[in-house]
Amino acid sequence: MIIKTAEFITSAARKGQYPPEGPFEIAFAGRSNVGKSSLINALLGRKKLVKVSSTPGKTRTINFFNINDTFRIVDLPGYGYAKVSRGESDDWGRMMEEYLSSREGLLRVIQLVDIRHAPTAQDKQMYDYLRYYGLSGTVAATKADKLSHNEAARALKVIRKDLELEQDDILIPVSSLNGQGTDQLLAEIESILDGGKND
Ligand SMILES: Nc1nc2c(ncn2[C@@H]2O[C@H](COP(=O)(O)OP(=O)(O)O)[C@@H](O)[C@H]2O)c(=O)[nH]1
Ligand SMILES: [Mg+2]
Repeated sequence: MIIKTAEFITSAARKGQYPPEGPFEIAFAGRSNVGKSSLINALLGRKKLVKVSSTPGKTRTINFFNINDTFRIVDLPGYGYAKVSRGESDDWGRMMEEYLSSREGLLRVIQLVDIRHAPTAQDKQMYDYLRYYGLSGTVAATKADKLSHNEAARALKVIRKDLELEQDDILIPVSSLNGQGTDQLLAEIESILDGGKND
């Protein structure tokens, strides 16, 4: 897929602030600091479309991007940042639930996990949640540049096992630093969009 245009649409903390339904959406979820913003920028070939945060845990909204005037990429708020208050994590849960449970155009949520660490309890919960809503099936293991080929192969096995991925769930090692896996992930996004809403 060729990214011709990518532009920020809006930030939303609740449903009334979402852009109107219409184009299909592909969202990205993951622990705060997993490399989500960097990966979205790398995929779209835009260095600064999504802010790479120097303050982890800062993105507390759902951010929508218009791609090629044909679909949307959605940056979901990160989880697992230790310093957020109870009230803030309640907000996070409510925000995610509201979006994931009712968004008509949402086709898939790409789950990000850090390739260097076994999935956390929250990563597993997140993926279970996506499975429950029929939004699972694609996982990207970020920061692949940090591991050797052999280390990466071992790590991918652990991720597959811990998240209980099915045979045809796709797990792609990616790096926004050297571009590894980004073409494959874009191709996967294209195929998800081609499949459309078939259930
Ligand atoms: N080595 C390496 N570092 C990365 C990669 N992606 C992100 N980072 C770093 O990880 C930190 C968090 O990145 P960011 O994209 O803001 O993560 P987010 O909180 O998930 O949006 C930043 O310091 C990035 O420079 C990657 O592919 N490789
Ligand atoms: Mg971010």
